[in-house]
Amino acid sequence: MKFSNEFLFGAATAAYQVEGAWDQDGKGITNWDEFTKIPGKTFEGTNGDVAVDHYNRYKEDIALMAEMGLESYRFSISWARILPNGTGKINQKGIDFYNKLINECLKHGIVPFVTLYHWDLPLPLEKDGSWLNKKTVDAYVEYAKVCFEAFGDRVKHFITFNETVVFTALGYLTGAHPPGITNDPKKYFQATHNVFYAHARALIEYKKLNQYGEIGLSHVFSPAFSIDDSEENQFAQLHANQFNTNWFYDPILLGRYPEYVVHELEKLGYVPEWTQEELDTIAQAAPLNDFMGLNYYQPQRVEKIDSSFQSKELTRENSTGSPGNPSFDGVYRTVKMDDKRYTKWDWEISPEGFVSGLKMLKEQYGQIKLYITENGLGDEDPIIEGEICDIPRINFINDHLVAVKAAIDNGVNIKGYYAWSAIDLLSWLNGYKKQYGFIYVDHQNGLERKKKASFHWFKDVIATRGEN
Ligand code: BGP
Repeated sequence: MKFSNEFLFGAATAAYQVEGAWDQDGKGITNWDEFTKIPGKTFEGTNGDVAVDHYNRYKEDIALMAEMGLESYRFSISWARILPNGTGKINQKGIDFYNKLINECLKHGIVPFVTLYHWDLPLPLEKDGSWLNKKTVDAYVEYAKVCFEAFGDRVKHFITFNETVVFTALGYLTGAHPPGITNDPKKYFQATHNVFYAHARALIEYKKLNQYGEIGLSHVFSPAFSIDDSEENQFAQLHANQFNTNWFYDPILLGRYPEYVVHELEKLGYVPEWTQEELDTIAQAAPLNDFMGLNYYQPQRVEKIDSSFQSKELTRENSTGSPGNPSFDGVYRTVKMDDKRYTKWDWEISPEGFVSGLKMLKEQYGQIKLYITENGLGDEDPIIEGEICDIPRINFINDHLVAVKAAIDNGVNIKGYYAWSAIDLLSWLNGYKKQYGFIYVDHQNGLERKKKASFHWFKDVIATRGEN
């Protein structure tokens, strides 16, 4: 495989997972600062108070990324550093921090790719109804404008939201994310609509500023495949893709909700409360999307179920990604298959699913501009004679890069690839045990950074454009 010189090789992180410094320099408290303090909510009580202290060690981290040859760094801004109460008074020290981070990237020739919302919501907004309250939409637009005005002269790639489905589904269906509500599809669909509306308004504001950069949104990309050719399981595939892909992609790319899902929601009584003005805004904003970000970890294997199906009890460990759980409407469930490969956390390893899914996406939406904004392997990396030998990660990323190249050769318009993650960080549900980084962080030894085998390998991939 050989990638063009324009293709961006990057890696990603998110503020809550790396920064730490949870109350430093005037930062406000967020939903996650609070949620992780509730007993039993996180893995062994881990939280992001210190995380890997990227806030104080960003120079060292960016220098390592530069040494790796990283061409772009995707990170998120913590809303509560900029607007500690979510709205109103700006915290200049928060602006200063991100200016320093952005300038440090630019100094090393690294393109900053900035996510505005990677799940950490200022606590006053969380308490006032979170994403169910339309005031949160107004506050988000205010926050987005502050960021465009402060950083848009140097940041030319903005992502409005990271993975709408995750923070809404885990917030209102499984309860694994704040606000920790379980089994409430009505709220789940309302929150998704409010986020699409916020995204649309932010896009319109961004374009008014004429900053000549790109803006888009990053979605989970988890295409559903039927476990066999039977009619009922084929139906399960269609249904799952309508709910998990089309419901999220259509409003962004086509400016309207998929009729099939709206019809199903009407039957169930879960149609969100929306106004014509909101729907018009979503339609108006659709052509303003410059790209779509895809976060791919695994596909879903689905089978049809009937009402007698007993769901697996949802726990923190199995509520994301793991097979066995029914859809919220009890139509299908995800299945672990004997002939597939899985990670220690039961996430399927499937570069083939990536290629097939990208083909499906192109058939439905045409040649939209895409960035793979996350892809990576969560593992417990072995340390052998002091070296971090993360060979499975090298194989995983290599196989997925081959898949990306195959998709490009098939006409899919992919402009960059961001490994998750640049550096080891806090996993939302698995603490520090599940590692993803090219850079190891030694929690027993003052958070010392060490280069993993994958660091050297990725450096070589970038230097040779993947040819070796
Ligand atoms: C994505 C999130 C990331 C990251 C990743 C790995 O959904 O955008 O923030 O957490 O998943 O997830 P996990 O840490 O649960 O394995």
